[in-house]
Amino acid sequence: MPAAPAVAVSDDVREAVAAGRPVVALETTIITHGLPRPRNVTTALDAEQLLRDAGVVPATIGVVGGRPTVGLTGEEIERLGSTDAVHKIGTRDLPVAMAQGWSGGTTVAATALLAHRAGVGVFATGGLGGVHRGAATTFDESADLVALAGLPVLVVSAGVKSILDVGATLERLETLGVTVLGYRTAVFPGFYVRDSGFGVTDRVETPAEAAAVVRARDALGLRSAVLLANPVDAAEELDDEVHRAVLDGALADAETHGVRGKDTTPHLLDHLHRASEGRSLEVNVALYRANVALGGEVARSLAFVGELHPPGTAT
Ligand code: PSU
Ligand code: MN
Repeated sequence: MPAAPAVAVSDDVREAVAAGRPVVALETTIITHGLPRPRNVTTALDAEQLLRDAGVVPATIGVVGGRPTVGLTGEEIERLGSTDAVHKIGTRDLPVAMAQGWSGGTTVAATALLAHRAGVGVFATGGLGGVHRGAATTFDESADLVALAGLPVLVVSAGVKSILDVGATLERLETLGVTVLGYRTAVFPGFYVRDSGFGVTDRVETPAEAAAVVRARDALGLRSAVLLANPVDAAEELDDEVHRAVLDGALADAETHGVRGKDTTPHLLDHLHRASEGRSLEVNVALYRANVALGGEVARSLAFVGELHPPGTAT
């Protein structure tokens, strides 16, 4: 008898992947450590519904009782999002989580790995991790970057969080061979704001154009990710003044409290949400929804390869 597979894949996801139907992977650290309760669970379930309404199968990914799972049930999502007894599970934590029976949310890095293992090539998140400010001395650089260097997925993200050193992150993405595409923009987005202050040299205007880049990558046998950088809607972005004020406050607070390692990003996000009186939270939810929707469109575009009439073309 073959050993039980290390990764559980739901029937929905397995069948869709096998049939070449569109699937989008969703991470769960945003549920367990990124958004406050109960908004975390409603946002996660909304994201799934949004995909289903668009004819796309959602594959929310996390770890339940030591089992990495691709295609969590609604109940599992609610459970992960309703308790403090959950871990933030990065790539290096996965073996420990399995051996010790943890439940928890998977980061972009761990989620991309599990998605790829299950044959899911499109993945949506809020904001990718990156190089933290002060990394020259702390060496704090998200494992998301290295993961994307070696996993041929497409990740939709609102750039990287402005809590990070965006310039250094872009340099690392270049070094690591990650293809970065601005979605209808030549400006790299800064998560809460449309403009991070840095440019992006390559851009696409449609989901079909993004899909074409993915296909070209695969034709070449390149094993790195494509990052589709989708700026938050202009009507939703955080006010510049508010952004600057709360960001400085958050960074200073983390410094004062000596926050380190995997606690850093959740600590900063939580501080921002409080200091902005929930405004940054609304932006986070809005940009996440938009990224999920765009991921769905790219997945549909990729799934329609070889069909006579790809979505968006006249019949
Ligand atoms: N996007 C959000 N909220 C989040 C994250 C992304 O809108 O909380 C999470 C992702 O799971 C990402 C993680 O992988 O933040 C980065 O953590 P770190 O900097 O410790 O690698
Ligand atoms: Mn870190």
